[in-house]
Amino acid sequence: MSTLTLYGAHISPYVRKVRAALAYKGLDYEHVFVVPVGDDQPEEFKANSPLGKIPLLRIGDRYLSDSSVICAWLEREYPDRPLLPTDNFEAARALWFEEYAGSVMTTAMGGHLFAEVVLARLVFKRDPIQADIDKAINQEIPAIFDYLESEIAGDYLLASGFSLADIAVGAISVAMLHSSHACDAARWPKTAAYLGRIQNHEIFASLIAEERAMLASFG
Ligand SMILES: N[C@@H](CCC(=O)N[C@@H](CS)C(=O)NCC(=O)O)C(=O)O
Repeated sequence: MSTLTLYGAHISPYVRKVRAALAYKGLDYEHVFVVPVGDDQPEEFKANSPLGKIPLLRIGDRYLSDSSVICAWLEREYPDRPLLPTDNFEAARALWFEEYAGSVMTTAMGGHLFAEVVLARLVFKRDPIQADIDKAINQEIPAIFDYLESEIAGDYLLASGFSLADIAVGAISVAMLHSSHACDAARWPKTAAYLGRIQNHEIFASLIAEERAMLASFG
């Protein structure tokens, strides 16, 4: 088995997704902390991340970029604890939720909420853009919760059980948690219970604890 090295910052939802998938599959890896903004990245990262984005995974002496690509590789390379259901349509639905989490949800919960509520002062050293926070809280996130409420099938997003869909949606939902924004259980009971269940899943619980300690150390 090749040695795995993950390059990226813990608070990136894309890095968190890969870390959760690695943990689910029980894989050991080295984690190299890389912030993709500025010029401080290790030369190895600059040379092997074509878009300069995190995450980047080194597999022995080869490299893969993009969280979805990395998860697809992990699934094929380590099929023992699968993250995709055997039914082709359900597997495609898991990929759809991965796409939804990485686009619409990341814009709202990552770009408009977490970046402004947490990162603006802590990292960017500027005032938050209130209009972005308001848009996320009043428009974007309610629309996401409406959608999830209509899709959750029992304990997880897919009726077949825990899958990549939950890893991807769970990963970005942590940005909301770090921003102290909760899902209103009176309005979205299934979604509130679902997000609580995923965030308390042992995989996410340990990542969340680690990230909270890291964010506190910034303050
Ligand atoms: N589609 C990519 C997106 C990765 C991405 O946008 N990562 C952000 C951090 S959360 C990044 O590296 N941004 C730096 C940049 O865009 O230059 C994935 O799934 O890995």
